[in-house]
Amino acid sequence: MPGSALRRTAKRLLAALTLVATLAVGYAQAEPPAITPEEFETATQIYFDRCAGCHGALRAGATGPNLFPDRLSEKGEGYLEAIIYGGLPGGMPSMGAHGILTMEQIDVMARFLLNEPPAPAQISLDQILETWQVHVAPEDRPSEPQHDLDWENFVGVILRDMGQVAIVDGDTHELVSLVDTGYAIHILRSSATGRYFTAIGRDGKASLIDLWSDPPEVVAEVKPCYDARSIESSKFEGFEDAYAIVGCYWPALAVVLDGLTLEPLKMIGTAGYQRGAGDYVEEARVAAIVASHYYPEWIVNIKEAGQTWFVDYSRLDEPGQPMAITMLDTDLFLHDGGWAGDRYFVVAANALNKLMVIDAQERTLAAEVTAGEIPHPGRGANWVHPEYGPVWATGNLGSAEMTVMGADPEGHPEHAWQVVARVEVPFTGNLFLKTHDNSPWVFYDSPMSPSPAGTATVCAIDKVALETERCWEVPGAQELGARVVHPEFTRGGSEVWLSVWGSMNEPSFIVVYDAITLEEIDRIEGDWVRTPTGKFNVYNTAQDVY
Ligand code: DHE
Repeated sequence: MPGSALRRTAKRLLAALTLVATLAVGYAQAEPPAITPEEFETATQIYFDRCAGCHGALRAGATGPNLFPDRLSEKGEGYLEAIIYGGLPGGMPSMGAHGILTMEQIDVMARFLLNEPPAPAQISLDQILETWQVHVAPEDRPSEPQHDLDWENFVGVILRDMGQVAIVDGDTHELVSLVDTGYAIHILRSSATGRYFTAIGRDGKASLIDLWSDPPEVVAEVKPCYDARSIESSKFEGFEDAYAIVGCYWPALAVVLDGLTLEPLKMIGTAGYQRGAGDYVEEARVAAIVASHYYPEWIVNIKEAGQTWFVDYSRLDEPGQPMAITMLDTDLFLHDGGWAGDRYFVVAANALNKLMVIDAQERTLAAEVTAGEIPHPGRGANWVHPEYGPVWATGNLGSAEMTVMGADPEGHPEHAWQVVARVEVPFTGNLFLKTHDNSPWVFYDSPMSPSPAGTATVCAIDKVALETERCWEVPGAQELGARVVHPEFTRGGSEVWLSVWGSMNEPSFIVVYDAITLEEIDRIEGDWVRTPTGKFNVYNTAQDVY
């Protein structure tokens, strides 16, 4: 069926479903609807892959509301089907309209949600060890790059639903290597030296990719969790590339790994703590992790605990020595964040529309700042404004605004941690923004916009005027039913790349813009370009350039 006919059919279906939903609201479902064991198993997997991120593995809610059957039964099956199909403006994706789930899967999911949730399994160190594989031992790895390419300008491209990472040459735009990683692969981080990419899949599988091999390849892997979103390596002087840490969504764990082999070294349970007076929190998911520049420690954000932990890795190889964890109360629900300058780490407490500013030197909460609705910084954007000095910005999922705050308490105390601008953009649904010292613009996406035009649009925001300069639809994105997502600069900042995130059934592309003139200069295409999402330039990721 051609794209336009498909969209018409989808619109009719949505209208019909919304009608059913309207009629169905208020009709309390007395008994949970029937679901076969096979359907239950399928739905459990879909839930883990597509829903648990926002609603929690236990369905207790976080970024999204709780999905307990007693609450949902008041709404009924038809209503649930309509919401899953069409999404909601606050950030719930349109799973049906965007072709993520079939109508049959939506039907199963609606029934699944009206039944009691399954109890997810725990994991033991032995189980983790069974998954650990070293493909190339550190002593067998090359002592210098085995190719002549500028590996610090490689860009690791996440091919989400392919469970692959593409290593693309930032100079030539050619594919250098395609490596298999975890399922529903989520992010990459560069090791301190940049030689390795660490990758984490939603299935909890961590992969270590050696960029000096010819071609770059996975040299070690391990699966410390069933569900994960974050990974980081050790970056403090003397510990470069020595350790890595995986932040699990389920079970409630952070797992410390050897940085060169991914051997699991330490399981750190995150359940059982809560900010303030505290309570036992069973589902305590690890959200963003960054490596501190001040101490040999990671800054680990525990979503449902509303706490930020400083996890010391300096004594891991000294048996009998303490492993210090300092717990700082921040707020709910911690999600993503990045450095503002090199001293302050800013993380979104997105349920409260707030940004938590963490002083990595003092290990304190320096400030709380009210952003727009559901701030979603990715890692945010840093630049120096002529009036406000160093500033840091976030996008927002729920409101059409880029929030800019002063970020220099020493040099510009009057603006520090104050919102200095709320830049209007045409669409809600932002996920990521990015800038570079050599570009006058902040590039801003809106892939979760309820408007199809919004999902295909990118904006360039003037860093001095603090105004949106220009927004445009990426030609061809809407025809593919794709969303434009995650700007990333090449090393040196002359180009910015955006993923055109289509379905896994057909290739899409990565669009490349001149980071000054905003002209499209290339499209990275090929059969391998399927479901591209995040992109990570080696130099920029290792050096925290954003
Ligand atoms: Fe992400 C970062 C969690 C959905 C692509 N995402 C993060 C981080 C967290 C997170 C905790 C910060 C990691 C860090 O810095 O250590 N993401 C979640 C979810 O819970 C959520 C909302 C739902 C889910 O079920 O996973 C979710 N994320 C998505 C997507 O739908 C995206 C667009 C594509 C995909 O993978 O499905 C997506 N998330 C990303 C990317 C980053 C990220 C590309 C890193 C951005 C960066 O520049 O650092």
